[in-house]
Amino acid sequence: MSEELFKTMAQSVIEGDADRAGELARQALAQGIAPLDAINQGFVLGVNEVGKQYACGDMFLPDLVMAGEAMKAAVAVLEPEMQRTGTERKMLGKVVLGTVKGDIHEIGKTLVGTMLTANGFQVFDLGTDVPTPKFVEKAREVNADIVGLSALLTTTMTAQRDVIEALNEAGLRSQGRHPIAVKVMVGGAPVTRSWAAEIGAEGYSEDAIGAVAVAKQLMGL
Ligand code: B1M
Repeated sequence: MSEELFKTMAQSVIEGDADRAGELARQALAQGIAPLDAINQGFVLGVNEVGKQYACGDMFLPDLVMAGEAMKAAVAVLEPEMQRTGTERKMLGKVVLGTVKGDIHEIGKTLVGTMLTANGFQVFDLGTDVPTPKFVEKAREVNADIVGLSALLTTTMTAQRDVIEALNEAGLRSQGRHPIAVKVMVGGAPVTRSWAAEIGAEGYSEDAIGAVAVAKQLMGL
């Protein structure tokens, strides 16, 4: 019975149907299904599938955006219930995420945030056009494990380096001098692995699904 519901959940995300995803999340709760199971055995499978089909050219940008919205609608129903019942998802790590200063592209960054959240990371999404000091402040405030920097323009990629330098200057990236050592993951269409290496970022991913694997790797998981 739950198996069927899990499949329908995944399908609602694949179809990008946010209303249906929210309704199925409510139905799962009404049937006593654990919110965590609904996320991990249902909705996440859908968003992973869409990511795969997008990567091989079988799905397109609107499909990704709608899948992200559907996933968010489901999580919005399930997360308060998890808090109410005290069902804590195993938290894998804290990620401060944003699109760098001067850049207002948000779709890819938001997908990365959704995928990280769905897979157990606590994400602090600072939005777009985020001033460099804001990343440092937030990383310090929440004791971030990872700072994730998205940039879609060749002219704004350099702001990723600025953030890394600011984190270095704030002493947040050296374990010896500070209780936390923040790692940095970068991404966005013009960003490459060699750019990541050049600016000293520990992590790089070219897509949202890969970002989850990279974040886990940075956490030593
Ligand atoms: Co703009 N834009 N845009 N744009 N835009 C690009 C990026 C561009 C390549 C289009 C082109 O010319 N072919 C070009 C950049 C050229 C360059 O610098 N090399 C460009 C330009 C020039 C501009 C403006 C300057 C246009 C103008 O005003 N003259 C302007 C800049 C505004 C600004 O930021 N200051 C601008 C504006 C816009 C819109 C506002 C209209 C809109 C954004 C709407 C929004 O986000 N709400 C927009 C869009 C939609 C695009 C394109 C068409 C699509 C971007 C997108 O959402 N892709 C884009 C062309 C393209 O990329 N094909 C383009 C889908 C998204 C799922 O992918 O964001 O790459 P992406 O994210 C992926 C990966 O990159 C990765 O995972 C994501 C999911 O798989 N990823 C990460 C992203 N962040 C990551 C972080 C990680 C890890 C992985 O770790 C932290």
